[in-house]
Amino acid sequence: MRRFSALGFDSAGAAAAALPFGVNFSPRLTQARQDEGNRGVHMMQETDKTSPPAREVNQGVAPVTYGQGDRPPRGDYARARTDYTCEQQHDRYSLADHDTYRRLYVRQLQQLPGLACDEFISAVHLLGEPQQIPRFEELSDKLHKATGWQVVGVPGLIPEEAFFGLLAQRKFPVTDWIREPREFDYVVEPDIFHDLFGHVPLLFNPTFADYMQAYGVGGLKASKLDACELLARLYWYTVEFGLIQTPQGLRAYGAGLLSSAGELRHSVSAVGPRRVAFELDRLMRSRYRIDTFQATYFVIHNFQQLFDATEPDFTPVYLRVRETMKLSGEIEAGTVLAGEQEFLI
Ligand code: HBI
Ligand code: FE
Repeated sequence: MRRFSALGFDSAGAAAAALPFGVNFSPRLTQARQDEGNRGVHMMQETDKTSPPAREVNQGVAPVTYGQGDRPPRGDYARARTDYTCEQQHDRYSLADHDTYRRLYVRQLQQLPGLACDEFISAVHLLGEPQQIPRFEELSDKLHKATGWQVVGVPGLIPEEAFFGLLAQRKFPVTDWIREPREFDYVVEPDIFHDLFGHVPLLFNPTFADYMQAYGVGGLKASKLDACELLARLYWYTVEFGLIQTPQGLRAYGAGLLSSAGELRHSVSAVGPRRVAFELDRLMRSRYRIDTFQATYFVIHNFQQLFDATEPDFTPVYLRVRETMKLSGEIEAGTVLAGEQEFLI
């Protein structure tokens, strides 16, 4: 059994009920203890690194489980190819599934003005009419023409190396199942709504699209350097929960915010969370929350800044950050350092 130590995903659906807020906001939750986000995903079996690349015939892969829970993984990993991708099987969605998607979409869409960044708002309609769960093939055609990205189906969370490998090929893994109606406000693992609505619109933006690929390439390197935990923080605080400064004020670009019923407004306009400038070393020292709204958000000025930060080889960055953490420790979520500027809302 191999342990993947770096993911932000958590486990234990049961813990959700114990949250003070009643419903959840974050697309992926939660563990009884707060701020243990880096504990991660376990593989039930070691990934077979010697196996040949994806074959035509689905033959199944080892499922991925989460955190400490005994809950079986939710998706059907038996359908997945060796690279963890699988067919979408669009005709298997029920009317209730399509209806859930539409209701989630409508609710999120109406929240976007003044909270989501313009790049997201101008691209979200490219997902197509919300009456039906989008077909991955159709969406891929559009996306490929725009930025060379595709969306590929996956049964759920996949191991880091498989995840990074897909991003490096400009393939975004999208979970193929949708939450149950009773999970409308809160779902433990990312589902198709989070993955599509949250992530795909910005993949139409060329600079952001390049950043995502660079992240995948960096992830493959980080796996070899045992640095996935540090790199996962970058994903968490940018791709999932990032804010951007615009002339009109702060806006969200992170998918975890954009697909969340409650955290979108909270991140942009609530008093309480700390909002500090994106700075790579500082970010990598920062722990994060998996079971409640974030206590810290990192603010960028533009997507080029993200790409530029990800471009250099991270080997010296990891060394430096580890050294700093040895001397000064990690930074707890919600902490602002002496002399650090906060963004005002
Ligand atoms: N798998 N399906 C899926 N979606 C993710 O967002 C995802 C994953 N596996 C690993 C993973 N994310 C993390 O490693 C990201 O850091 C960094
Ligand atoms: Fe996500």
